[in-house]
Amino acid sequence: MDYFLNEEQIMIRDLARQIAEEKVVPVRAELDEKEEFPWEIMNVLAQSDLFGLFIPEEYGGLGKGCLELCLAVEELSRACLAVATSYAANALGTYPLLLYGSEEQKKKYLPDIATGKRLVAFGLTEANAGSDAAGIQTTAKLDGNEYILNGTKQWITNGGEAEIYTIIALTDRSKGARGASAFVVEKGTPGFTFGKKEKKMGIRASSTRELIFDNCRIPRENLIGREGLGFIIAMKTLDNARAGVGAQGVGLAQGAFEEALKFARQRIQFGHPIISFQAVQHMLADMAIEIEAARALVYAVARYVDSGAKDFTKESAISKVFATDMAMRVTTNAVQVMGGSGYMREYPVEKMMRDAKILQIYEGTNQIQRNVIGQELIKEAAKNKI
Ligand code: COS
Repeated sequence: MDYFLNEEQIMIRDLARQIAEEKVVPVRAELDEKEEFPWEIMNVLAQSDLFGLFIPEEYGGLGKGCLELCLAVEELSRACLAVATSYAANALGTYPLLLYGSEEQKKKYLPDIATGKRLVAFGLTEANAGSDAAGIQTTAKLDGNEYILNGTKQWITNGGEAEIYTIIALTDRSKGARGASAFVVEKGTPGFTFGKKEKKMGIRASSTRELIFDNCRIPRENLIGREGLGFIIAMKTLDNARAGVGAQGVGLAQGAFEEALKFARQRIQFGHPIISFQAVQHMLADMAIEIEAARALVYAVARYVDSGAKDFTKESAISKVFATDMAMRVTTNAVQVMGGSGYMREYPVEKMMRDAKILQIYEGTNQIQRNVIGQELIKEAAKNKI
């Protein structure tokens, strides 16, 4: 379908597709097997300027928006979700600086992020604060001109590999969510170390690690925004990133669908290619319907974000839920169409199905997304006196 992308958007999509096909597809199984961070691919993405897509031109980026980022993420996800996750988590970690950073902070960090010289990670989650993001325990205590950070962040994507970390910590425990603040912390700061590297079901080439802060002193100017704004910064960051998670779902599902389609044309049973059987055709048709619907939604939401809309909490959550639940169904059915072959590591769909599961979990579970959408519906109904 023609989504009326402009020339630049088509160029970005095609560039990401080319990198995905030439550099990612040949190594994805090995990276998954070895659980190895895809540094070589990250370097190719950096050389191709793809890290600067969403960074304003004045800070060395290309000044594009959510839609362009979604196009790149979709193409990478079509080849390997672990690579796409490492790339997209970099944007997630950058949003606090982009949305709320001071001019000095932007000048200091964004140019290196735009060139891909330094990778970023976002640190919100803790052992007892996953869905309940306001339940974080990590503290940041002001001491003269420094904040002292103490606590442990868990399951942080790009943990250990990233150079720059945007961290949410409590500056005032007694205020709960309103006592949270956001900080930028650099790798190598004394008192900041990395804990265990997780072994995961899917996206195994991406890094998921603990961040440990033990009396870690950072300069006062590393506070992002102002004290007490941390929870809002985290929520706005997630609002901005969630269409991108939707794009991950669309790309991953597209990749699995193409594998299933190719297989169904080649696999002969009962004397015919299995695609000639209506049962298989209907499964493929359902995949095509769902992928196209999700893509249309994700692009529409991305365009809405780029339109300068102030509030897109509901729309981002809707795109994330719809596209990622879809990706779980489509990858599962791709395995089903391919039968025993689909279940074997020789084909990429078993990995795609394993990878898909995380999309329903990270950046807010799909149950939490439905809560968010529900809360927004209540607000809208009250406002419109329904
Ligand atoms: N944009 C702006 N402000 C927001 C917001 C948003 N999207 N969501 C919440 N807020 C504000 C609220 O308006 C409220 O402000 P006031 O204190 O001024 O009233 C404040 O933040 C607290 O909001 P709320 O009461 O809704 O917080 P809850 O503790 O009930 O939690 C959810 C809300 C569940 C939505 C939140 O905890 C969440 O998103 N959890 C999932 C976290 C997540 O995605 N984790 C993934 C790991 S990070 S990759």
